[in-house]
Amino acid sequence: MKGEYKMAFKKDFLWGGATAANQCEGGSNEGKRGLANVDLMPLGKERYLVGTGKKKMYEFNENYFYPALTAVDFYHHYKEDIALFAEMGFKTFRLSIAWTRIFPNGDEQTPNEEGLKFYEDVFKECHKYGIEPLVTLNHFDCPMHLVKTIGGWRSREMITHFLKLCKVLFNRYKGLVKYWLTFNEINMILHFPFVAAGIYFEENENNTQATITAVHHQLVASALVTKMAHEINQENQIGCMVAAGSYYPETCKPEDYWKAICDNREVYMFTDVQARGYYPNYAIKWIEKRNAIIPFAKEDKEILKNNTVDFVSFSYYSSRVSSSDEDKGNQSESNIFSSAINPYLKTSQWGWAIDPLGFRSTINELYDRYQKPLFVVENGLGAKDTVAEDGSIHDEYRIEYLREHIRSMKAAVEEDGVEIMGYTTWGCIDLISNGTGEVAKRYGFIYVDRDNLGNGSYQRKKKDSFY
Ligand code: BGP
Repeated sequence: MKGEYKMAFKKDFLWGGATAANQCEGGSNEGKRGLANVDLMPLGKERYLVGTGKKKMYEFNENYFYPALTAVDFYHHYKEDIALFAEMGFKTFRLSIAWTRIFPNGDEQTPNEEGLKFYEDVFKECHKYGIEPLVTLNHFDCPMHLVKTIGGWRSREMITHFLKLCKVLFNRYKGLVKYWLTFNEINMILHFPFVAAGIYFEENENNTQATITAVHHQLVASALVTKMAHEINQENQIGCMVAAGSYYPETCKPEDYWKAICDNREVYMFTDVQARGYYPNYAIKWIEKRNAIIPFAKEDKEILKNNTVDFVSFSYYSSRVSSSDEDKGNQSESNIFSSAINPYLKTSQWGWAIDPLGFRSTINELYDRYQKPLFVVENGLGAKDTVAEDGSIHDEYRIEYLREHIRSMKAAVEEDGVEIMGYTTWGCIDLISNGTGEVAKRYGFIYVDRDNLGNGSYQRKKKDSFY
């Protein structure tokens, strides 16, 4: 099988795995780290309500368990984990920087040296093995202090705080990091606004206005960060990142097809701005129709136009299905996006449709649309794993999922001529699920011995997929 892949992918193709600080690091009280929105996402049924901005849970509540606080303790295990990644032959490792390790409150003037040193050590450890770090500047985290004082990304002031963070990072890690992503799954803000932008909704407010305000601020921030990265180091390559997965019409009924076009646009309107440099007309109309406006400052259009990204990155877990019948359209869910049921596909234990060919379609749609190099930065299967008596973990379902998706990506490269820079599987080591807060929804090649409530030895074990 190895030979099969060698032919299609260039020598410098960046194979690897992906994580995010709040789902992986733990060590939340160490290194003078401050609290972030995602730290206060509880396990259990409240998680969804908080995430969708419908419930405000600002302070610690003893009745809740917060999984991100310990996560899988990468903070103390990073050397061991990176050595395992190297053993698997990783060429890249995607991780995010916890904003509150660098600026615990977000609005200080001086960065926290302990936080900066931690990531420096991590990057150096990667380079020891020839692993190129791929860094997400913002993966679902916003300092709680900024949530409380200025309302998260609703406030334009966030741009200043974020730029200050990025400037410190670009300068400090020059020579250690050259691949950066601005905002993880930027379109997630429509579905999980508290997680993606630190915003929650006041009673009776126009939710779309609050969301679009936050979206616009992130889009302007993303463009300004792109500019800054290029100015500080010409070697820097910056990507946008979107939660992708093509929508199919449920039937060939014209209304279903039209619904699929509209649903796809709710994904692409973000990357259209980041990769093309302007809001497309359909997006402007979409916003107007919801009685909202884009809060443009005088200079914003120029900023967006002049600072488009170098590459387009995305997550892909499954395709989705659009139906003009609203009830049918909400019958299933994948990565928080609602979908109609696809009778042609099997699903994961969490009901996410498994669709390798849909991966090829999504890759092609993105490439046709932007004609920029793509980077697949998340793909994988969340499943319950069982540890056998002898300690082995037979996860052939994961191997099959990844094999079929990689074959599809290979076809996109070889047969469709798509330019792809790399591929990182999501949760190369087990970590906390964003949607559920569980660790039992495992994605890794490496098993971590802890349960949903944080009990366990945190010992690492190799699953069959590791090999
Ligand atoms: C994406 C996120 C990741 C990750 C992944 C899997 O939305 O970027 O952070 O969590 O989805 O989703 P889940 O953890 O809900 O299974």
